[in-house]
Amino acid sequence: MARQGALAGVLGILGLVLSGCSLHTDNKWWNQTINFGFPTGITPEATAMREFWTLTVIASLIIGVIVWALMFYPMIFNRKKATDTEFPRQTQYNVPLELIYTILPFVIISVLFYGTVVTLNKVHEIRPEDEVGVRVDVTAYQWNWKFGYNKVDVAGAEIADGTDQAAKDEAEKAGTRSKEEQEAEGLEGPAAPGPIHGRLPSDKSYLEYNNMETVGTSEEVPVLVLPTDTRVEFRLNSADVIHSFWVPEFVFKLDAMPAPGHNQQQNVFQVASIDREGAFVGRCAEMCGTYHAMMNFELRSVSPETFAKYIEFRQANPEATNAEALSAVDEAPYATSTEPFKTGRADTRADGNNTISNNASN
Ligand SMILES: [Cu+2]
Repeated sequence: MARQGALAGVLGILGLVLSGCSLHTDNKWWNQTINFGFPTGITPEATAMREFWTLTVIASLIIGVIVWALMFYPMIFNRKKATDTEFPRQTQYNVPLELIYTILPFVIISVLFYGTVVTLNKVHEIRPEDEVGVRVDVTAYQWNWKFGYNKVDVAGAEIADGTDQAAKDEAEKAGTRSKEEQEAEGLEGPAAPGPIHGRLPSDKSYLEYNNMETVGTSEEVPVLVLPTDTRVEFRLNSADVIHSFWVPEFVFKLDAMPAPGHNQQQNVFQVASIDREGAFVGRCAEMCGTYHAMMNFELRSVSPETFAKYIEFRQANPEATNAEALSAVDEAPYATSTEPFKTGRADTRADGNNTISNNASN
């Protein structure tokens, strides 16, 4: 009776502790009960990582139990007795046994490696253009974010090519010195090339510019609106130093680097879908200078229908603010997951730190 009572007690406590870890909203029982501390994600990629984590921990526990049994059994039951006068039977050089414990770890490693590769491939998967519902250009800069809609094909709303060609041409021009400018400085001869691959340090032509952009300011956290149930592609760039785009609920982050092409960086990632509506905080996850900690944004995921209305409103009202567009579709106009920091940083930057060109110096 005592043993059964103890067993029931242990099982009860285990059940409580394990279910206490659960924060899950999807309906698979193993996700609702055993995530072993892995955070809850809102994308299929995050779910895949968590499932692999759960399987890994369970496999480790099974191996752990076997190893503990092999350790503690002889410690307890094979102790030297007073009547023992000789060594017990020695069993080293047992070839079948040695083969088993050589091969078994390889099998375990192979299984874990296979699972890692499969999960990693899913997380890093880039599907072709026509499967992407929304492409967002993310530009990180000291110390805020700019989001541009490069492509939208969701619930009737459409942006086929959101590139702001005029801004791109402008950036292209700013990166080179014309003959006239050189002559104005009193220099002769053909226009001298800039020091960085022939371009000037002021060259920002590698950045993406879009007709529909959301830019954060010191007073306003930028809200990136995205639809649920849609494949989204993120293209990351930095206008100055290295930053990192991190939405904790994606359980994923990727560095935003200046000139990713020249730096051989894969600056694109996709999520197969965002599975839940809501407001999720986003952060810069790469120490990027004085106000790094204030580099927050908000991911606002809404239904595809609401998203389509939001895009159509912004197309029809190009002068309207993002807050006005959010209000127009009955969404909270400002970030709800985080708020602007009171830093007085506007004092340190005369222009208020809300345009990229003014913050691009490094
Ligand atoms: Cu940063």
